[in-house]
Amino acid sequence: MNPSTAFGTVFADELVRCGVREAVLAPGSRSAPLALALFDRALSGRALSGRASSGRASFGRAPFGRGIQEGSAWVDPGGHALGPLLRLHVRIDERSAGFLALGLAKASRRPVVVVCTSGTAAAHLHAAVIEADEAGVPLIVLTADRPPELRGTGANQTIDQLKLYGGAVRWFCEAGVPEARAGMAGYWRSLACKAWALASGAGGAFPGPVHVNVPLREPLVPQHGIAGEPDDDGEPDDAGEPDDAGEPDDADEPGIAGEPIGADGWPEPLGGRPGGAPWTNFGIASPAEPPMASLMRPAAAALAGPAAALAGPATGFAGLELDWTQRGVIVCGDGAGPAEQLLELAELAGWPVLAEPSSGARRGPNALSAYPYLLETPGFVAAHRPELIVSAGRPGLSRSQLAFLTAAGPAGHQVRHIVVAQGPGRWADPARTATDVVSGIRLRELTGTGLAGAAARRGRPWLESWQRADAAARGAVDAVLDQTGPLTEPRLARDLAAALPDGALLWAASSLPVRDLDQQMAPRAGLRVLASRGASGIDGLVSSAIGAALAHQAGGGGAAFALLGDLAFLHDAPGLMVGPAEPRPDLCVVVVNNDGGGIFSELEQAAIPGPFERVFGTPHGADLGQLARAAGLPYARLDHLADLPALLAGSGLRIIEMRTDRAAGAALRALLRQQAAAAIGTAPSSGWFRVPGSG
Ligand SMILES: Cc1ncc(C[n+]2csc(CCOP(=O)(O)OP(=O)(O)O)c2C)c(N)n1
Ligand SMILES: [Mg+2]
Repeated sequence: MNPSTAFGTVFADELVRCGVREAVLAPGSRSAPLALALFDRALSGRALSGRASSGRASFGRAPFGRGIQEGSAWVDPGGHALGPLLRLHVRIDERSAGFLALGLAKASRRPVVVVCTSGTAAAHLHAAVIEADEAGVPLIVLTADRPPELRGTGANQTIDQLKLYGGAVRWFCEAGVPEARAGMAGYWRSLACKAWALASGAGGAFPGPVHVNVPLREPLVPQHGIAGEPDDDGEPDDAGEPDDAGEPDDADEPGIAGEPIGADGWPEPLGGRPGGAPWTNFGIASPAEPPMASLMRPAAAALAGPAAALAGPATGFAGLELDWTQRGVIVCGDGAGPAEQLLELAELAGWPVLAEPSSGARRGPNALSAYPYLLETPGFVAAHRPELIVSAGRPGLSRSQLAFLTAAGPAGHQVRHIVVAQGPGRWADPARTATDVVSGIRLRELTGTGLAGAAARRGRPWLESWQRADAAARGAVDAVLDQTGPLTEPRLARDLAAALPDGALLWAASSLPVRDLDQQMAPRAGLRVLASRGASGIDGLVSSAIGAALAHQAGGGGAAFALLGDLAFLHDAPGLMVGPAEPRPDLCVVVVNNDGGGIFSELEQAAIPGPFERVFGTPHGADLGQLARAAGLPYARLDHLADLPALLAGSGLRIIEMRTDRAAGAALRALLRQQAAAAIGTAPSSGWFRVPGSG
């Protein structure tokens, strides 16, 4: 075995031991050792049938072609455990590969490996790395590189890959060039464990991307590489023959179960720890678990001692006791985490929940359906000044929401603004009005009756006033949506979110899709909404949705859907090109095609008519049906709302297009705002909470 192959085999084995279950790669020659090792370690579509039909000989004791699936693990024909499953995904375009990994990691909350070759390939992963950094998504990025002696020489496909992603990664490491000498196995295995741990957020860090740059010297394929040949110019030297007998070529090569190897003059055993254990354990109970898990239970028992005693281990920040009798509002931004405790707290305290679609908290009795309209109505906002705001996740979807948080500042109304940290060292405070950053909250209990009893006695005028206004806005908006003839974007968002079955996943694209959902989606349980709100790009969204759908379904989740604008769809057109051997999700991609960027018609730019259409509107006239056909995907047009259930009921990866008009959409949204404001203005108010002098 050559050193590059040994490295790839051991590193892939160790990553799986750590817990990696999904790996994405884009093709290249320099990355061959990693690609071949992941392939051998993976469950490919063909291996699912338990048959070896590869065109390449297996070079280790990998499950491919030899094992059968039993539960979540592979066993050999003798019933011996071979190791846990790994799923491999191959994409042509590294940008799509990166975002596929991002979607997989986001939905599974586990680190996902993404591998590419040297050169510009590595640069194409940068956008996904940035989104992963901002959103706290665990990625292990492995970029193959030329060895040091070839760098800076004008050698083919050689660029400076050191710290390529700058500050966007939790950890960068330049691995040493693999060598056949003692100590390497421990080095490689410990390196893989460190990458896993730092991506997962072990040791009190925020989960995110890590980058290991891997210089590899030829030979790059088992036994047959020829040093000195230019690579990336074709097939590896030896594509190999199928191993029909299903036997390993060399029984002494490293095994999944960790058998020592000693042939080929390799100086030490390459196997891992016994029993499939990782080289280094970090005690990560639940990798990348969102920090809201650390939120305290609200007043389960009478409190004693200082609030600092409530500090949760996950973020390092202290916990906080709050007075539930104050007028509070809970604002949930993207990725607020498992929100049960926050929602329970809201119910006990009688606080409204203003939850973005991808917060995970838009459900339960206190979540509002039309809150963006309330926050856009100055009279309502003036009459509903909270005494405290609790924000969680990463708010920032709408200007009115940001204005609401900004008004909490010292120059405003002296509102206490408590930010629940997203993780260690991470909290979102875009308005810079946070008065406290905490790991969790609980409510100060009144003596005797308990919180629930006290809350029931007190009544809920504050909450009810928000709810009345919300119902009024919802009613007015629904009336307009129901009366408008053709299918519109806001109506599609409302009806889609309501129509999806329990257990479904909905990927919401940046731009108007996620904002339409924010304005129109009725709170509901049973629907998982995900979005890329870290950097809010319109890039990589087809692939991210595919990755999220694959992970959602691998985890037992139900059908998956994506709501995308046309520019977002076109931006990641390569994401549609899923090869025949690749895992495919059940995912219905609904594209709202308004022939350009509809969001710009909502912004100030729309008032500059000359250049507007070309430089902001960006019409393209693309035929999305042809594009779907080019990718070999089923495609249908949605022209009538009545057809929606039938179209959504399909299976597999498929495209639905709904054509709309940007100008008409802008006019409709203006009408909705106007009608909502009028309805909110007439909503009966208790006056209980009125700020003196606010009218
Ligand atoms: C990678 C990236 N490039 C540019 C932008 C700026 N941007 C925000 S929304 C938008 C238009 C999106 O158009 P589309 O996906 O069709 O959605 P629509 O606005 O029509 O709802 C653009 C270009 C961005 N967010 N991300
Ligand atoms: Mg558009």
